[in-house]
Amino acid sequence: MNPVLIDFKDLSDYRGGLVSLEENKNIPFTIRRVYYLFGTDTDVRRGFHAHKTLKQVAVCVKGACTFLLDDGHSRSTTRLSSPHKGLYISNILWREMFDFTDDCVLMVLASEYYDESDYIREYDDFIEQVHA
Ligand code: T46
Repeated sequence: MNPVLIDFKDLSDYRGGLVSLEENKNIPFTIRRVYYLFGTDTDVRRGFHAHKTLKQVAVCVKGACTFLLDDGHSRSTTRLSSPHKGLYISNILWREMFDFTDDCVLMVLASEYYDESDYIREYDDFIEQVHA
């Protein structure tokens, strides 16, 4: 599968960097939640789930980490290491995140409020959903 990367306009000037994210503009949905992951050890792998309806954009605002995305047919890995790029993660995509740098701050913009019942946490259930 081909990962979808969104290029954010660079508004930096001589004073420093600046990126602006706007719902339904450069973020392709209404933003209902923002969360960020930080302090994840390099040997930790997280994620291991898909979402039934949730859409997200992940941005490594500092440091780097790698995303594995799986649509049930094929997989891709993407190294996120720039605050100018967002990885679009649609629903019904299995994700795993790993190889976090010590300084990694991974910000995620989400289309819905947190809802545990939206998670598919077993890979076999995910494959069942793909073929439903
Ligand atoms: C995703 C990847 C990229 C909340 O209570 N509210 C929240 O908004 C979130 C994101 C999590 N939680 C709770 C649920 C768990 O008890 O925090 C705990 C850790 O969450 P989880 O194990 O799902 O974290 P990750 O890093 O495996 O996955 C997260 C998101 O949950 C998920 O939606 O796509 O980051």
